[in-house]
Amino acid sequence: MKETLLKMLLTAGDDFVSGEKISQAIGCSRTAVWKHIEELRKSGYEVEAVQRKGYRIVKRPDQIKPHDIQVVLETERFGREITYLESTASTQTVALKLAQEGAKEGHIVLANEQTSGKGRMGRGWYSPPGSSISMSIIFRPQLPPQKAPQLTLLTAVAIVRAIKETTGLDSDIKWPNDLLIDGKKIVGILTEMQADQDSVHSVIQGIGINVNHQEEAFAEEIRKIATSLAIKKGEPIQRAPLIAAILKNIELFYDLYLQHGFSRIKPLWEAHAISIGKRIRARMLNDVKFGVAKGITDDGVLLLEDDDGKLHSIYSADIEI
Ligand code: BT5
Repeated sequence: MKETLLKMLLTAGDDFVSGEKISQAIGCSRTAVWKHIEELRKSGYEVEAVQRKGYRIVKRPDQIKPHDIQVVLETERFGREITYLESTASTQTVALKLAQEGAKEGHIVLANEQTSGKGRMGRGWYSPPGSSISMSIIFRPQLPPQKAPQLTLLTAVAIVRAIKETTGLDSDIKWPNDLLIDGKKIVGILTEMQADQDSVHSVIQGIGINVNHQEEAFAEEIRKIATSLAIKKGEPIQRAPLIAAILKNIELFYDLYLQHGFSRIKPLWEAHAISIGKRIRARMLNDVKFGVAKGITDDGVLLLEDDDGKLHSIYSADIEI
């Protein structure tokens, strides 16, 4: 009931929805509608009530509990099952356990805070309470393991689209897993795969987004390389609609990918990639290579041409432009 009411008010935007319309839609009395509105107010929504006009939401709380997402969600599979945690060490660990217990594709884990967020190669990811998006998504693609990195690129494109749709901001992709605005990191993606030699069992994809962080929230060393959507937009950003938009775009691109392969995603990725055609330094675990980033292969591998004209395939690295 609360969900129908919330959906009606949210889709009406700035328009009022009459008490009569609500009572008909929910099938309850006008007094019961009033009680539901009071409940909404208690959970942080600011609802304006005007006689003979009805109700409208003036301000919604920036909460990301399952029902906050589900009232604005437009997908069929992704985000239909949500495990929400107020605080956890890492959503990746929780999602991996759920996947091992048989959770379905599209199941997501969301946390309002991570106390030990994971980056790649044993690094950390800073996700303070209230202002971040920390989300892990379970995929179960029927793919050979070497194709799994394509999912990182697919998700990067989906997030670029979702950020543009919900905030109007343009972001760039830095191969393989960073989204930047004006050269500073706004999103990190961590793709972890469970597979045997021939096939993938599940892929847990972690997405970390700096949404409402203020400059001073970042530690000194991260401040130089990181920013947030709110800093760039100059106003607070609602997380729930952004999460819903990300899931919608992921489902859209994932279905396109499963039907037609990576060839449909690659040009979209290239359109937003900043490193291609530029001189870069690729830092790998035990090696560093300099050269020009020539592009990506159909498997999502980065091709780097060194100063002797030799082409190298880079599977995993940190890129400096
Ligand atoms: C990443 O690693 O960029 C992947 C981050 C994935 C985080 C998500 S949150 C949900 C899910 N659960 C998890 O536990 N993890 C995933 P990498 O490319 O290795 O970047 C890590 C580096 O970025 C760190 O060494 C810092 O220098 C920097 N960093 C840490 N926190 C940051 C932040 N909030 N914003 C920008 N940069 C950050």
